[in-house]
Amino acid sequence: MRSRRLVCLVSLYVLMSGVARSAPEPIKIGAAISLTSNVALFGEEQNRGLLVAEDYFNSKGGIGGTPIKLLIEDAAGDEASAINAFHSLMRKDVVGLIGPTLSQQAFAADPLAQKAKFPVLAPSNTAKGIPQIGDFITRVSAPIAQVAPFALAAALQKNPKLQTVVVLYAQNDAYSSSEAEVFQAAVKAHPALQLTAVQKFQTTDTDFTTQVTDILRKKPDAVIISGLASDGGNLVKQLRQMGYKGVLIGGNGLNTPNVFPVCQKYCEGILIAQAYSPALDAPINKALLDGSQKRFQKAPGQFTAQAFTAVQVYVEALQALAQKQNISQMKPSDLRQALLKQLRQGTYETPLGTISFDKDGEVLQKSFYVAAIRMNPDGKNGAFEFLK
Ligand code: 1QQ
Repeated sequence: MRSRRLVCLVSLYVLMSGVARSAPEPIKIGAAISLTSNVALFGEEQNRGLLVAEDYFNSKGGIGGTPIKLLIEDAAGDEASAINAFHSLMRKDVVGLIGPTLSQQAFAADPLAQKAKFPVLAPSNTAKGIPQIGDFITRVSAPIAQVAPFALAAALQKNPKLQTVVVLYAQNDAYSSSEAEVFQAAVKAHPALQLTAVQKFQTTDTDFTTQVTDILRKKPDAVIISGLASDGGNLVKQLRQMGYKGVLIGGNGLNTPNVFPVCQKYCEGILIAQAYSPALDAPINKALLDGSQKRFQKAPGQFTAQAFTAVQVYVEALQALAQKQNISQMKPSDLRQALLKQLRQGTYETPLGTISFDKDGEVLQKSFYVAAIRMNPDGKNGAFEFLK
């Protein structure tokens, strides 16, 4: 009886240690993105990219057999929420952070991660100065200075007679202000163009009568909008409703299908530069397209692709590190430091194309695109039509 009980205990032990060996503790990656507030128009797309990546890389064996686990926290739309989300994730001892959604939030939250020596991979911060926050800060989102001018060039190509331009931007948002500077400089640098006016608004504004009235008086050939999807989308709608017929160029803040319900049929024709093309012919892009379709029945947009890419960079850097040392034995702070170093050295075949990083942590990306919004006749849904 006694020996039988012993045999039982021993076999239970063997069984459990076997289970423990076949299911190692997952490696935790933290993501702080906007799941609530107006900024969730972007965060919702990012969330899909994160989840598709988690599924995909785990289906491929994770990090040498150890799965990854994404801890996703809501960074809402403001600085304080982003700070809280970063704090909460760092307490959970993640190997690195992804987020926050807005540059405006990153300037507030990233310094905390920098101080605590947690790597940050920004999936959507495009304002000038993000990687320069500190040496733990890296981004996969190309700087707006590099991306935005493509939209202006495309507008000129489509409308060679373009001359007068008005730039509008959300002055309380870091990305919007940064992008508006880039657009102004591009307009001024072009011999055929003339910057007629620069106007400001707030991301919290809902009534743009003042700005639109002034634009209707000035009659510019083109209007450029640097704002977020909610305010920027409403501005587009009010411009068209009050009779503006010229060319519309949108910034990165309008770069989401979630803007369609905001400006509805009036979104038609907005030109927006892109850091991702769904047409990229690469196996990893196919994985993203298939994964998005299967899990969400949706085609990925730029924010989804960039979030997927952030996870991919962490996964591949961890894999490379695991080739060299036993990462499960490392002290968490040492692992984070080594991970940062490793990820900065790598070259990655991503849905954004081949990317790597410069010494500051700025992404080096080769291809950019421009798309025009095409709305369906019902004005409810639409698509981004990529220009040749
Ligand atoms: C930034 C942006 C926004 C449009 C991301 C959603 O580019 O804040 O940097």
